[in-house]
Amino acid sequence: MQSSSFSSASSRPLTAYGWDDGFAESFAACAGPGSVPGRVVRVDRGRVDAVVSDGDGVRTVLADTALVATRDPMRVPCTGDWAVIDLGEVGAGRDGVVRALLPRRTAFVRSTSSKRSEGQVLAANVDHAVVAVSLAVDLDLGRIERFVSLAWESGAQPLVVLTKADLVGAPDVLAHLVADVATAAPGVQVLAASATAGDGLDVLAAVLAGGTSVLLGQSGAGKSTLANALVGEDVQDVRAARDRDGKGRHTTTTRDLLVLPGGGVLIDTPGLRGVGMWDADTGLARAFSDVEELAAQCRFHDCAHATEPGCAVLEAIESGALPQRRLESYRKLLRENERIAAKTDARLRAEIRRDWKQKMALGRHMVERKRGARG
Ligand SMILES: Nc1nc2c(ncn2[C@@H]2O[C@H](COP(=O)(O)OP(=O)(O)OP(=O)(O)O)[C@@H](O)[C@H]2O)c(=O)[nH]1
Ligand SMILES: [Mg+2]
Ligand SMILES: [Zn+2]
Repeated sequence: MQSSSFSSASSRPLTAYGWDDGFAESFAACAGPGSVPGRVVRVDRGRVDAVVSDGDGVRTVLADTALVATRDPMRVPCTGDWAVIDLGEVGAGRDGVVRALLPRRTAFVRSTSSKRSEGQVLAANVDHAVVAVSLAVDLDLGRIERFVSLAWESGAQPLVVLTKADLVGAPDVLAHLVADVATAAPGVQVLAASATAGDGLDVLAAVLAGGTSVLLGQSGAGKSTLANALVGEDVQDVRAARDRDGKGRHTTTTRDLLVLPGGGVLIDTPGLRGVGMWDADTGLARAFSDVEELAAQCRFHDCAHATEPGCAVLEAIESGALPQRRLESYRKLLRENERIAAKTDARLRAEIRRDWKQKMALGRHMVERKRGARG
């Protein structure tokens, strides 16, 4: 097979990092002479580590991000981004500069805090969003639904991995837990794995072999341990959780992109205390597709599933086909999503107003200057 003109031989080593004709095409459209494509593998304040092609292999360069600096948190470079890097711009403590980011195919976004209502991109150009959930503590299905909704919204395929399966003694108990989680994530593969015992890793590695994956979940969920097991080397720091999961300090503090021996790349992220909904209408509808399908069968198309006759949702709850918990969880997440959207709209409106005022002020200034020049 003849390779496309875009996948030039020089960037072929980047294929292991997810480079393909599509990215090559967008790179060709916006790159200037002297620029090379690079994938962001780690982000620091004001600079990124990126892998670029280097002969037959790759090398990691440190690139300054001042040129693409923006106040918009959604456009800040993040791990997984493909960047246009100018290696001609060598400077103190840097190998080059980032000139632009290629358009993202997918992006996992959460709202950082309910107060500021800002979106934060946790990973870009991700194919699989792996939600890591520890079996060492009680399952919180609502939290899984929250992560899965955001995962669907990202454009990536969600996957739930129940970690530390070795701590669950009986196989039937484990099967039960997997089934429980599966009902909270229709259409999503749910796997049990143990990084310490090596269980479930082959299946997981096979799923992750195609494309880019990101590990998401609470601190102590076992993400880095899983990453190390998949990479086959202790590349990520792991700290013994003295006080079990969820508490204590975060071990991983940066989002790192790692190459898997069986193919694919994996982004390990620091544990998240909370993930707020962010513009997740589509994701929520996917995550609760079972409820949506039932709602479509209600007698009234604007059924609130409260007291209406002929309500398919209430019937399903009555018969036990749909857990009451799940309907409540859906309502809660929908409300939160709307609240954030309203806040964001308010913030955007304020920003537009400010920009407009600035432009008006500038306009006045220009008019006055012209007048001055004439008079
Ligand atoms: N029993 C058991 N313990 C595990 C397993 N995987 C991880 N752990 C333990 O769980 C604790 C936390 O693991 P980490 O991999 O650091 O968790 P993390 O999700 O990366 O945490 P952050 O980096 O803080 O987000 C460590 O003490 C691990 O040894 C497992 O499969 N079985
Ligand atoms: Mg970690
Ligand atoms: Zn109804």
